[in-house]
Parts: sequence; structure tokens; C-alpha cells
Amino acid sequence: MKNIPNKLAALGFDPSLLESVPPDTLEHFSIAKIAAVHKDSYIVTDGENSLSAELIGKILFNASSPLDYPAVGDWVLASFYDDDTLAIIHEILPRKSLLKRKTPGKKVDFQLIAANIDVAFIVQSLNENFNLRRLERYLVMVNEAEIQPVVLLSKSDLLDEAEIAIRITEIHSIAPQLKVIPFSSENGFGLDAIREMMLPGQASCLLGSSGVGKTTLLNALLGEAKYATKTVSSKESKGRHATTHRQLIRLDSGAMIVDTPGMRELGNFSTERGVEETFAEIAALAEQCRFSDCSHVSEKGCAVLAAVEEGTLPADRYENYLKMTKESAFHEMSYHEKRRKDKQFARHCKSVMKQKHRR
Ligand SMILES: Nc1nc2c(ncn2[C@@H]2O[C@H](COP(=O)(O)OP(=O)(O)OP(=O)(O)O)[C@@H](O)[C@H]2O)c(=O)[nH]1
Ligand SMILES: [Mg+2]
Ligand SMILES: [Zn+2]
Repeated sequence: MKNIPNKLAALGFDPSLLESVPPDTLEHFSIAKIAAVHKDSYIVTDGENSLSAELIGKILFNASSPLDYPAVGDWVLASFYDDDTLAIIHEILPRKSLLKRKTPGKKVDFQLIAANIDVAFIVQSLNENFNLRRLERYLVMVNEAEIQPVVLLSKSDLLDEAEIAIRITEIHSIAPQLKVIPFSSENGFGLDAIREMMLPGQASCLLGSSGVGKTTLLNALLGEAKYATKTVSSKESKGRHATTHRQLIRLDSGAMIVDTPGMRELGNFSTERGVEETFAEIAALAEQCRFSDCSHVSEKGCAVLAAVEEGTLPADRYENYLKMTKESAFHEMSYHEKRRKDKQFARHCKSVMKQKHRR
């Protein structure tokens, strides 16, 4: 096996990925990492140079779902052209992890957020964005991808210590083991604790609503106001995202961070794993329900409902659990239905073409 250049190792390249690549392939292609995703193009990096990249036709023609397109953080096989100013992406290497959500709006499809992430920072601001139900939504997405979640509570400069402690206790009441770090990009409080969670060669990503201070944190970690943030609170900037695309940034320490635009809507689907892990105490209760297919809504002998009645399971947490379970099941069903219809249509087109040929 070829030696992995140091510049790729610094980006966290795991040599075992090469097991999926035929040995002579590396004679023709270079390994690169997706550093940014724009509408129709990408930026790839080999750890030294960053260049604009496009997909080879084969990927475009064979793509049958958003999974077949690169996401920021993906490892790809690429060929470099024009003195390394343009790259063509030929293949996506297997992913260690993948963060995805339902496409916003009525459309039933999903959207890739980032690939090969080690730690997901869920950012909520202590003053106005703090919300346990929203946090549960993010946790489902992160747990589904089997990524370690860490909660960052921003703008700690706006609250006193006692108020901050209350918020942390509230989070620990729904997720006792979850790591929670309050911080302020304004006065630097908590930044060292965040830095400790970012290891060289590992990638983290910043998730959370628009305006919670994700990019401001990134700038604080970089030590310069490099990326645009929501600075003016004028009317026209309200509701608009300061960050418009996903990109991977390297810190001096060698850690990588993916900054993402805030999400207005966070739908999950096919997230049985994510839901069960996020609502672990409910999953445990469900084992004691009288019926194994209990839906925990009205059944006799339901241990979940009993816990709500007793007050040991907060009603709003229970409701969020039901809502997200139903929602994921619905999205999953509609998605499979859509894929089935797409396939039927493709078969129909093929047979029409055949008949045409025969005539
Ligand atoms: N008081 C206080 N304000 C902050 C802090 N961090 C960020 N802000 C303010 O909050 C706003 C958040 O801006 P961004 O960092 O652009 O937020 P974002 O999460 O990147 O938003 P999107 O890119 O739209 O998703 C800005 O007006 C910042 O000045 C902080 O630690 N304390
Ligand atoms: Mg931003
Ligand atoms: Zn039940």
C-alpha cells in the first residue's frame, strides 16, 4: 500500500479507506477532501492546495439519491487539471459518518449536512434560542449518525452565573451524560473548554439556528474576524442567514470545523436509532408495555403513559417523542413510496423506448 502523505494524514485521512480502492487507481487519481459545497461546484483540498472541483458525468448520471453526491468532509478520488487549478471528482470514498436531515418544505427527500464528522456541536444561545425540544431534535439527528454530541450554550456574557446553571441543569434533566459548555465569544469565557474538544486531525461541525453565534465562535477560535457574521440588526438583514454555504475550516491546532448555515426547520427521518438514543428512558419504559407493538398513545398497560401520569416523564418531552416518531415514520414511508414510483417510471420509459425501436 502506498504511503499516505503527511498532508492527508493532517486532514484525518484513515489509511484503511484505501482497502476499498483498487491499488492501481491511485496511479491515476489523487485523494482529496471536500472543503466546501456550493450550488453546482465544490472546493476540494489535498491539505496543501484548495481548488475548484466538478463532478464527473458518471456520478451525475448514476446518482439516484442525494447520498450519491459529495458532502463537505467527504474523501474523494479526484484528478487535477490545468496546473492544479481545476479538479474532477470521480468517486466518493466510504463515509465514517454522515449528518443528514429532511429537505425543508413539503418535498420528501434528504439533504446532506456533512460527512466524516467526529464531534457535533449543537449551539443554542443562552438568551433567546434556548429550547429543550429543539435540542431533542438536533440530538436525534446527531445520534442517528452515531456522532458524539456536545452542547454549546452561547452568549454567556448576557446572563449571570445562576441563570446559566439553571439552563445546564435543565439539559441534564433530559440527558444526564451530555457534555454542555457555556461560552462567550464576546469575553472569551469557555473557549478553552471548546478547544479541548477539538483534536488535531478530527472534524467537528457547528449546528444550530441562525444567529446563535456559530460563525462568531469560529472567528473567535481563529483569532480574527475572517468570516461574515450577523453584525447589523437592520431590517433587511433580519431573517437572512449570515453563512450561506457549508465549509470546512482548519484551525492552527490542526483541528477542522465545518460551519453551516442556521436551520429554520429540522426534520428527521428513518431515525429509529436516533430517537431511541435521544429518548433512552422512554425506550426503556416501552419494554415494560403490555403489548410489544404499543404505540404509547392510548393502549392499556402502557408503561410510558403511566410514567406521564405519575409525572416522572415530563408531558412536553413525551409529546415531542411521539411527534418525532410519527414524523420519521411518515417521512420514511413517503420516501420509499417516492423511490418506488421513480423506479416504476424509469421502467416505463425503458419499455416505451424498446417498443419504439421495434417499430
Ligand atoms: N452578546 C453576545 N453576542 C454574540 C456572541 N456571539 C455572537 N453574538 C452576536 O450574535 C449574532 C450572531 O451572529 P453569527 O455568528 O453570524 O450567527 P450564526 O449562528 O453564524 O448565524 P447563521 O450563519 O445565519 O446561521 C451576531 O450579531 C453576534 O454579534 C456572544 O458571545 N455574546
Ligand atoms: Mg454563520
Ligand atoms: Zn406503551
